[in-house]
Amino acid sequence: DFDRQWWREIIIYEIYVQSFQDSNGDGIGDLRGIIQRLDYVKNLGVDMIWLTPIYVSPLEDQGYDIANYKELNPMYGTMKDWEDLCAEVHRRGMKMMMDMVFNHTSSQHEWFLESKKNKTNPKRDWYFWRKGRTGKNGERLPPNNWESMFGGPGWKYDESTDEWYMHLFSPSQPDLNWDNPDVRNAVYDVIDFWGKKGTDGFRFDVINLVSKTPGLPDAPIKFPDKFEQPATEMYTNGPNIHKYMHEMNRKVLCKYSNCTVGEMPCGVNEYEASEYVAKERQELSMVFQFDHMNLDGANGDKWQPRKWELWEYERVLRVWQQHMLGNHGWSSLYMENHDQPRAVSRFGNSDVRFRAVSTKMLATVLFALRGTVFLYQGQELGTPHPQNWKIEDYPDIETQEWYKAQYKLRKEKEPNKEPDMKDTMDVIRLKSRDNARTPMPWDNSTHGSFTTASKPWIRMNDEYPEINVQSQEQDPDSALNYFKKLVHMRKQHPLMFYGAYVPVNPTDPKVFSFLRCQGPWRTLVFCNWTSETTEFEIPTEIDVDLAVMLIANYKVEDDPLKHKVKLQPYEARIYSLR
Ligand code: TEU
Ligand code: CA
Repeated sequence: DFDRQWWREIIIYEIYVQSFQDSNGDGIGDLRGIIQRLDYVKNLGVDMIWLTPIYVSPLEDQGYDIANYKELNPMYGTMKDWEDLCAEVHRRGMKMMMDMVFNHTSSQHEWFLESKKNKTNPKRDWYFWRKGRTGKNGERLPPNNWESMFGGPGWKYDESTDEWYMHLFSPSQPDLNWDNPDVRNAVYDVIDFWGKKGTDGFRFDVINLVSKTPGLPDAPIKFPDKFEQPATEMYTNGPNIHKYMHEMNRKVLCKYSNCTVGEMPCGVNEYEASEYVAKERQELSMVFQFDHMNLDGANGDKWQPRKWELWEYERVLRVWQQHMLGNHGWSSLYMENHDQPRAVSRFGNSDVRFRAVSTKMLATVLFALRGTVFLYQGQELGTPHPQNWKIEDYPDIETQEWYKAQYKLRKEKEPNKEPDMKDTMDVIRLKSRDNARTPMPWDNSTHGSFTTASKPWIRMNDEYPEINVQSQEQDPDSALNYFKKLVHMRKQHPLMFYGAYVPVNPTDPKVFSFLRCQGPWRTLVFCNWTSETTEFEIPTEIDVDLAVMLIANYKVEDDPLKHKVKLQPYEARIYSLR
């Protein structure tokens, strides 16, 4: 009942280009640098690399603000460098995925500069321009109350035409108006350009936000003490979204790739996701969902840390594992990316005693689920977040904006006091995107051989002298070598790709366990998600007589497997049952 597809059986590795490898000593990673490290990536067992945006950009949001879709930012290299990289990737039997940001452009993009000129410009309607409103005291107010995802109002006033433009992200990222067919055709033309050049897959940034509620009405008021309101329901999975995705697929994607992933923040449930990826709908092949990433934030706010329970995590995974199969589609699997910092610090345990084992435990879960595995550079090393950085060390716009807002709030309450920002910094050290954007540490020499510049563009992770590629390659027990074993294990057992997910003990507060089943084959996965030893009882209906261990993150003494298993802190194992 499953449909074999090459892109369902691969491992995709996200390269955050500016932090991977610098080849020319300017402190910024680049395309030539990636070429130098391709053997490392290939050796990990990776099948496809995903490059974060490398196009011309003022870098207000690290390249997710594109000023020219068909030219590269010279700091990353030339088009020739990209072609060489693409050829080198293909020569090694790997594939290339490009990141496409089409919900918005940079405010420096020629389309926007045109649009901004005057109200009659042919590109005026390529963005959302509206008249403002007047408040009770005659103050100028935006056209509606939508809040920006990076805080503050989602509109910016423009003097010269006395109108406002919409920006769901920063003011330097004006939203494109997909309801205008010229905009959509311009977008498809960009995809065509990169498809022709040999791109094998596409990642679409915040693609479920491109269809806005017609008329752009106010969002319901949740916080009466301020003007701007959370408004995700006004633009998430909007009324024309499937028309646009299907059109994009028919007009351009189908010519080049059936490996596409749509990033879908702000809420997409498993039913909505199916509508994007069900095969017969001809839209996308996978989505990035966020339910498992939202568990550690309260009220949908990533900046409000929340204690989560293991059963909640299991429930989220189970819902997606069980729904996205057969005709309903397919899941992407990930625990980290350039927005979602290190899993070991958020979902494992960054304490020196446990960081390696808990990194391996999380990886065991990731590689034992059904879906296409996405790894993020450095995940394979299990590096925890930096802990002693100051606010100046974080270049990320989202982090800076949130810090400023917190500072302002406190200053307003007590104008004569310098605010104490300690708790704000604690949250930043847990959730800032920069925690995962530190340069790849290749060895223990200066700046981990990431760059020969006196300073990399962002601070190195302080632990790079201990945690780096070279030291982990030499240590057979390292996280890196464990990841390699996992990749190998997964590729040896096709059941790992397509087998059904069956929960074993869904409410257990300590041990996470499930079966993968396909035809007569069964695989049992269990792991202790705590820092204490514990006992796990395998239900009697599961026959363990023929169990063969496939992988474990500790040396396992109790062979053969019995129904009662003693587990070390963060111990994880996978058994084949026949
Ligand atoms: O991310 C979309 C997104 O939802 C994030 O803004 C997310 O809310 C935030 O990072 C959580 O910390 C994409 C890109 O991956 C991100 O890097 C961009 O900043 C954003 O879109 C705007 O293009
Ligand atoms: Ca460089």
